[in-house]
Amino acid sequence: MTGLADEIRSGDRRALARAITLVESSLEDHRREADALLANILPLTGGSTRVGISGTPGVGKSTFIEALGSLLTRAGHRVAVLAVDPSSVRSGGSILGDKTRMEELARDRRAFIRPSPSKGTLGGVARRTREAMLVCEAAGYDVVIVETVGVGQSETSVADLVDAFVVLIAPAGGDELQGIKRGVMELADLVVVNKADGELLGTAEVAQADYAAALRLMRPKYDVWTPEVLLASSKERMGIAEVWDAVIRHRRALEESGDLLRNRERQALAWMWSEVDERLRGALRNAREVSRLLPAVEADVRTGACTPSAGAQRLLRAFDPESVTWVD
Ligand SMILES: Nc1nc2c(ncn2[C@@H]2O[C@H](COP(=O)(O)OP(=O)(O)O)[C@@H](O)[C@H]2O)c(=O)[nH]1
Ligand SMILES: [Mg+2]
Repeated sequence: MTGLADEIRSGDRRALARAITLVESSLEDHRREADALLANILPLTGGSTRVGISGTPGVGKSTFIEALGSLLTRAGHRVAVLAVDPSSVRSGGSILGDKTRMEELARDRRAFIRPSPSKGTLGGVARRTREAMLVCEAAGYDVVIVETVGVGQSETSVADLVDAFVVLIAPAGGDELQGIKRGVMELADLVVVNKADGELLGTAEVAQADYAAALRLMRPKYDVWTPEVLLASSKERMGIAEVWDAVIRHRRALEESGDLLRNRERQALAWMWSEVDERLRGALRNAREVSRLLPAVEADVRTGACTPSAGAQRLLRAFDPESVTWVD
């Protein structure tokens, strides 16, 4: 794996793409190689500004990332764009399949765009994205942007990947305001009212005030940072630099207070446990005794012949961890 690690380090884009394919693979051999690669590059990771961009489909995430990414590469940054899209797991599609929205960035030598892995559970997809992020950092990308759709628990997973979590919203107030899940707002370090242009500008300003008021009622994530609500137009490329400025101020505040480090430590532990959960669950399901028992237990739980908790007990009792070869 040293060869591939060297190629990644030297900025070889194809090596980077190959490495990400490797970390995304669930084949046992690949998993082993991926773990070796990650161990090898670990000292080179952690140096990027990690930004999550979330929002409902159509709110303008891809267009925004195109505008922000282009601004950053022009300023000399190297920008990696990754995606976590749980819907692609079902549809086989991908939110970054719409690379057309990122035409400029897709051609940009200082940018690297990678669509969401389309196989696995949300936990699995997010975990692989975390590893892809580490690979990008080793390749010298100093800004990593993770795009996610507001579906299921994907925001929570992405918030656990990044330093700054940005929620994009549409320029509408009232009912629309209620539509944004409270949990998502609680994760936000920055809220950006996008499409603040043309006829929508007035509505966007009202929405900005509404969201600022709503945020004031929530318990802040950090003592040193109050979430800001900003206006932007990706189409007219207005307000984009201000968003980046806020990301940088957020980062400085968290660095100084020690929250950045604490956050990353907490995230690393959360990922370790999610890894344990996933692998343990996979091993349990694949264990011979358990899979033999499974149809009967599931039938009993379905019909109410046994309680879900008693069903879980039966499966766990049948599980022999000694029979598992743990991939390491
Ligand atoms: N007026 C206006 N339209 C925008 C803006 N940003 C995106 N759009 C449009 O909104 C639609 C959805 O954009 P897209 O970036 O694909 O949204 P995503 O699904 O959140 O990634 C497209 O038709 C864009 O042209 C903006 O700043 N202003
Ligand atoms: Mg998109």
